[in-house]
Amino acid sequence: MSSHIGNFIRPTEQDDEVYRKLSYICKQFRIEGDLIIYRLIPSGHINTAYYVALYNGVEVIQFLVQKVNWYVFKDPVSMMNNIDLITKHVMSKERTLERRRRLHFHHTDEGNNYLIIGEGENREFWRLYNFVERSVSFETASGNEEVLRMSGKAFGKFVNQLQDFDASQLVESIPHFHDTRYRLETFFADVEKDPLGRVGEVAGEIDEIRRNREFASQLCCMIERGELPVRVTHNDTKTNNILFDRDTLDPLVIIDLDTCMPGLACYDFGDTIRFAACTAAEDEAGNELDIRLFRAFAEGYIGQTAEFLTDNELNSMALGACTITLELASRFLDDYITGDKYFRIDYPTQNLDRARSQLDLFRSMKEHLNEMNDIVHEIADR
Ligand code: GN1
Ligand code: MG
Repeated sequence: MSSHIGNFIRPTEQDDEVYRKLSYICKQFRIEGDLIIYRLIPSGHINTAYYVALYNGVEVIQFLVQKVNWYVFKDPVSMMNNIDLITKHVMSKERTLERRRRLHFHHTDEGNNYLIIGEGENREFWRLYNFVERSVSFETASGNEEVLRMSGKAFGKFVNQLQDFDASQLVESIPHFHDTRYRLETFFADVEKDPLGRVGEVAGEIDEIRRNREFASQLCCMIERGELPVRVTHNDTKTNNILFDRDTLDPLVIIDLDTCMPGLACYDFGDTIRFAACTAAEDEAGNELDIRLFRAFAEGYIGQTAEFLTDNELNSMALGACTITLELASRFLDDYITGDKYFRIDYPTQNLDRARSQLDLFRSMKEHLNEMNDIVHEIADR
């Protein structure tokens, strides 16, 4: 079945549905050439991403094609508009970054940076952007201090670059996204409903979340009292959302701007700590804080932000790490209790494993709360 195109072999998958769909999508985004390779990228729990390579008669060109999860993002058109505005703003401050190492969303004939295919129940929302050459990203706790330091630098710089961005232009892509108190209310309401009878088997985990409900609501109270400034933040600061230069580890671009909206700096700070300054994967038991990696990230992040963060914000960083970890534990457990509709799972109890891993990590973070605070202040005072 394979036919030669120049030096490349057309994959035999050419007749399968995914191949045909991706070919069609590339054409709609006005990409010239034949699709020669595609690969599902097993990253993220929400959207579905493919790497594609096309041969245009002269060279091989590479892109990422993504299906946005419409169940999670109710208004993806507004979300794409957010992304467009934020990308333009950030890139206007990155004058030295080469064009081919920036992120570009391609447009259709209608001038949209997205494509809707199918109708009714079957409609799908797609987007396509360039594959940044010679870049790498880090999927999980890498154990590498330099990766953490560079990640801190990248996310610190990002919140700095957005300081003068007019947040009123943004539509909240997911309302109450990091409103921990609201997340916990939703969680306990679902525990009450117990739609699948799973609550009995996770009584211990639920109890632990209940005991920490007040603790995890502190940041919400501080916002209400006007003690913490709301900034434009990324809100999903896992290290796999940064593309680094493969050779130098310099951060190039921040991707996955889907949840970029008004928020707290400490949730951004905390979410990288949760994901990468720890000893295990997000769904692995026995997860603990790695204080050495915490320090490396804090050096990168605080180094970029100490000048403009308020004292309350500096005081909230370590609490942010604890809070977002408990928030994620409740979100994963909520999804397990209500039938795994939100986060993609590879096996039936994965959301439960994720919740348990996050609870293990939360406990370890709480034990190190003072130590984390001291490190933040030590760095800020330099
Ligand atoms: C989801 O799909 P991904 O991995 O980029 C989630 C984040 C969670 C994260 C946990 C829109 O992000 O909030 O922190 O999983 N994104 C959304 O790994 O809910
Ligand atoms: Mg993401």
